[in-house]
Amino acid sequence: MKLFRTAAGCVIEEDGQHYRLDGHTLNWLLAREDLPEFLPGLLQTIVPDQGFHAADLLAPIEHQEVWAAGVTYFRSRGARMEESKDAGGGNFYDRVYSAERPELFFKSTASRTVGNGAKVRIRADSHWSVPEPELTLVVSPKGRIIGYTVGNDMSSRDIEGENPLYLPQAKVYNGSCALGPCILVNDSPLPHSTEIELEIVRHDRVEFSDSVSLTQLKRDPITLVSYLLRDNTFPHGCFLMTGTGIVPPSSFTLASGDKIRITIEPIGTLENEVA
Ligand code: DO4
Ligand code: MG
Repeated sequence: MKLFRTAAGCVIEEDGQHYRLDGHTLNWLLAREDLPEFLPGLLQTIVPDQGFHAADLLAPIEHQEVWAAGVTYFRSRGARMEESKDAGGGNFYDRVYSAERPELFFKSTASRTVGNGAKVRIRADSHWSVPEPELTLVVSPKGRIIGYTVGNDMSSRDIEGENPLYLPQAKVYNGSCALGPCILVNDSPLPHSTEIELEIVRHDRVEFSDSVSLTQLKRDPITLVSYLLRDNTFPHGCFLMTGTGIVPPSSFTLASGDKIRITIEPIGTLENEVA
């Protein structure tokens, strides 16, 4: 089942019907270890509501932090090595790709995160920006994967490439993260055949498109979560982006007005325009 956050509260979509969860905040829901088992029982007690409008969607995040894994696909390893070779950073990316400990970094808070239909941003001091379409895990306080959403880890590749120590500036800024359109509440792993699709539309024509399947993801989501929770507590749960396997060619940079569409079925499509 799909969990949406709207201005009027949380809404569940099940079999084409929508159910308003009056009185249950997203913080309260995502702190439940048993969310995948709890929601079906709750729906038995609620009547469907006809007042759901996709235009009312908000990012499915409240007090949760967003973290991200990096260099989890071979394609990402190669792109980072190339962009940072002048800075001598290439070796780091190669080493982290094959190391036992994954790269995990702090990505965003709710205030910097936008939902479906809202605008993502590129930094004013960057001249090379890309979207990173990433399967995003929804993690309970005790580290159970209770759902999935679609994520966009907007990145300034020139800043990241100049020096790996600039990573936080390349990754964390206003409008640098998009999540949505919903949380697919489900504790079963998504099939390896699951596709992540990216389409960037400029002036009504497709400027770039590509896809990658989860077979290319080098790290197991459960292992990524176990590293994130080492000596770290998340009382409201958290989000963990699993890295990008799609990198546009080096000649490509996002521009204002571009529309970024990221689709991961069975979650849905996250669409954002660049401000
Ligand atoms: O190491 C830099 C960032 C990597 C990243 O965001 C990714 O691989 O998706
Ligand atoms: Mg990324």
